[in-house]
Amino acid sequence: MSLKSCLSRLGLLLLVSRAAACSPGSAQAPAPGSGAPNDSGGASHSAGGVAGLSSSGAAIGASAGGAPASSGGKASGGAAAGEANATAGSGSGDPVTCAAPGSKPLLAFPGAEGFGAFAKGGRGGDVYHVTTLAGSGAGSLAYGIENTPAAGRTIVFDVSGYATINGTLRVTKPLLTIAGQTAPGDGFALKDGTFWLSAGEVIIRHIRFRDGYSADSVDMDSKAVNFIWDHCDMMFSHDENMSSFGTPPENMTYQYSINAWGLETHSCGGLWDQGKVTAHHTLWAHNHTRNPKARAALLDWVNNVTFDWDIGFIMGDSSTPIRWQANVRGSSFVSGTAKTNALESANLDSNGKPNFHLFMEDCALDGNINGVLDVTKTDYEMASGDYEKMNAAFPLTANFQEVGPSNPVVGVPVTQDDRLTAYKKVISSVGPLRLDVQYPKPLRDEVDALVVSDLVTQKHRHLNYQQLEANGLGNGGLGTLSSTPAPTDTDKDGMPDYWEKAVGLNPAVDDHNSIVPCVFAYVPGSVGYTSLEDYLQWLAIPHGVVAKRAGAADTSLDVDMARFTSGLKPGAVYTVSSAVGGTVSIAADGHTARFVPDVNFIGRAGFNFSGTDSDKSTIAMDVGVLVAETAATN
Ligand SMILES: [Ca+2]
Ligand SMILES: [Ca+2]
Ligand SMILES: [Ca+2]
Ligand SMILES: [Ca+2]
Repeated sequence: MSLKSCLSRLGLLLLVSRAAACSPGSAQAPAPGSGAPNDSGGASHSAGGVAGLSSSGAAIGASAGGAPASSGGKASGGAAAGEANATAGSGSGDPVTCAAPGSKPLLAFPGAEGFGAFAKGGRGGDVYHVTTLAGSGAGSLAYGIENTPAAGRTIVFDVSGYATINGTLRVTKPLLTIAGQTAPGDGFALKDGTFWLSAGEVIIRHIRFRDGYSADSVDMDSKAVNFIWDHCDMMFSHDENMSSFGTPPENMTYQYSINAWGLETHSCGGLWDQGKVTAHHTLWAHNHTRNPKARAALLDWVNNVTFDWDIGFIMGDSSTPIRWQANVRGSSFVSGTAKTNALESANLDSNGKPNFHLFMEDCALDGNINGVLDVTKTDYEMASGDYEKMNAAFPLTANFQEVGPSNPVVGVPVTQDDRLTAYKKVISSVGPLRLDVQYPKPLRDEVDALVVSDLVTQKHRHLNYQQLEANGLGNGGLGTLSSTPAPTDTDKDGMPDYWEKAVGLNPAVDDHNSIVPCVFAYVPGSVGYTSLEDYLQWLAIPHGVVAKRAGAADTSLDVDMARFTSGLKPGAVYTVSSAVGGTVSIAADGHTARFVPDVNFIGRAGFNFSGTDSDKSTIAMDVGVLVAETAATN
């Protein structure tokens, strides 16, 4: 039976035991590469269901990340993604159901959405370890980027801290994944230069781009095609934080990221000369202007928060005849000084026709600086200038015409949250995060914590270079990013020994490109994701390691769900479900989930949780639990 029917039969809400009536009990996951059609461990939720921080609030285990395993990559409707994939059990548990290899286009990672969702990254290529914060030379990020082989590369980090660019670090070779979520400790950042993306099929996650010195923090050009930024931040530029000027990139996604504090006096979010581009669940804060300057064939702007601008979202601002288009949906504009407009500078062209074509829905301006989030204008009321108002959203196809057999959707449409829920997801999850549930420091570093705190308290705080240094964060205003020792990775294949031993890989042999079989995993099994991608995805959702429970020995992992849902109002009610490899319950405090592994189980485990506050905003997330012989990771 499906997990849902199993749960409803048992009538359990706060305690879910897959070892009881719904599964055959514990067993070690089959060795990857075995081709086993079903997980003998009886994993009870869809292999595609783990999407973590990018998941929609619609249903646990049924978020956008489930799309590749069940719907061919289109944004799926709510529960369909997870439940359609869970076949009826035989009475001995719910098997993992996997699509056939090669039958579905692969997302960059579960939770990737928008025009850049299918970026290939370094899948199938080699692995490079960043071992130094130096700006060049063996072991540096720059060296790894510059020497990416033709088959592609995944870059992992053995060190945290600020690396110095000293000029421009240019990405010219395609098929690259930069996996910032691997950085041990506080996280990885670049400073003192421009990171220039001039290659396609690139995935970049959990990296800070904090120029602090020269011109733009990030630039992109027309050689950048099919690429995605996830949980990054771009800050402290002297020109734009993130720009493409003159030569437009194509098929970009910018998601769960922060664009903030372009330094005064120029202080710009970005010039966005773009082809098809998606920005969703991002925060643009404390920029004087260009939030962004939108000049795109189509900008799909969904569930974003713009905060504390002087000049807001610029609609092209040109009288040279051209056609720019944007959907602006489910987004909040919270001013830091009193405002009556948030979108502006749309011009008629020299023939008297509008250059900018705008569709808006479910957007609000809070322009009254009363310190409380409220609504002073909605949708087109906050847009000024000469633009064409559209009656319907532009379709996300190559030519922006109606979707049909010969006119398919490009990328993955964003699963749109209601505006208030999106605002809370932004507060909870934007920027590079520390997702180890046992990490002893806050979820965000000092800089990202400050910008999110400013949004919550609606504090106007524009900075110039001197003020940056005086913001009280130390390290010239950049804050400190400390490293911890990297976990031992004997064969240097990007997956540490503790992980490989627990999931049945070989810690002495490079097997990072082995295909995840049809098992419960953090990426959908069997369809072509690699073992390395599975490990990287586990790192990109709330995760932890717990020791095997042998006999009477009691082990457990506590997860503070409130840590990952700080945007919800106090008093949010949490539920847990879909435990794999153990049981999960909620402590008396109401926000701590306790996972107890099944006796003798080793391998990939996890559960889902969801929090709902008094506004009926719901944030759902998946937690990855690795059950290993010991909890040690070194
Ligand atoms: Ca620039
Ligand atoms: Ca207000
Ligand atoms: Ca390894
Ligand atoms: Ca290995």
